[in-house]
Amino acid sequence: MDVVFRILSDFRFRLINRSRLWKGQQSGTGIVLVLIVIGSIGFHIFSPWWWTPIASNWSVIDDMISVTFWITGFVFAAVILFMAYCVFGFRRGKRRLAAYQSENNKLELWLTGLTSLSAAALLAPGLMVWFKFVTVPEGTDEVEVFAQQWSWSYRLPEKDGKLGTADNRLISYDNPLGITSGDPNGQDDVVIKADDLHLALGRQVKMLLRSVDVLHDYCVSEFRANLDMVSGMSPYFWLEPTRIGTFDILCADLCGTGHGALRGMVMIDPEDDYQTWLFE
Ligand SMILES: [Cu+2]
Repeated sequence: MDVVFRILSDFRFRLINRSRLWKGQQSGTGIVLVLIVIGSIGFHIFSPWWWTPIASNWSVIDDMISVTFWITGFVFAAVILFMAYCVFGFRRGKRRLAAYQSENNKLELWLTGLTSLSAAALLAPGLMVWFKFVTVPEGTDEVEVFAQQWSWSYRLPEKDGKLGTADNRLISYDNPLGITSGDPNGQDDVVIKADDLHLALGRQVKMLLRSVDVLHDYCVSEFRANLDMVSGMSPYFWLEPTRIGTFDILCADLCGTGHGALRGMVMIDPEDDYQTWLFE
């Protein structure tokens, strides 16, 4: 078998040798590869495209993105530079043949180990952050977000701090959000049929997400938080607004022809302004 590969390699070498390759072609390719690495790192450092200033407690999500950049960036640079080294270091020379190696257990063990370690380093911190993201602290306010083709609605508890239940099977012409009418917790709930929502600065809030029709995704970039809204399920996360301002709410799942129009605003108000809005 080895002999066959040697003959094939030799044949390939002769073919390459006879072709009219520009002599500096391989060196040129090596230089281009190195420039790609330098350009990519420079673009990452000096690019004006960066995340918007954060407005919630989830700065740890920014840290996760940075970790992902570091790990994937390191692997990207290592692979491309290794390629450049191979292209340049083993460029066409006087009767240079590639050595055929059927397998190399030691090398495969190293590569499998390093790949597994990198994948774990990428995933494990994210899972820990995810656990915090969905572990709602005691005494957190609740806000229910309803998504439909193509508008947002909200429900907030007023005095008792508790929301009534909702069920998509109850959706009808008179009850478009499927709110359970007999629920004692729901009697004083405020339903807001508008795309805009107000939240109080520094007050932790659990965002309970419901879709009354297809898949949607409630996304506010400044919160570093978004989650799929699946019809019939009640996914949630929590956050604490940390900055007064007005931020865009986007739908981050293609939900039909009006997907681009499924937008809204979330206003972070000082406590007094928030109370005024809630009770007006
Ligand atoms: Cu959408």
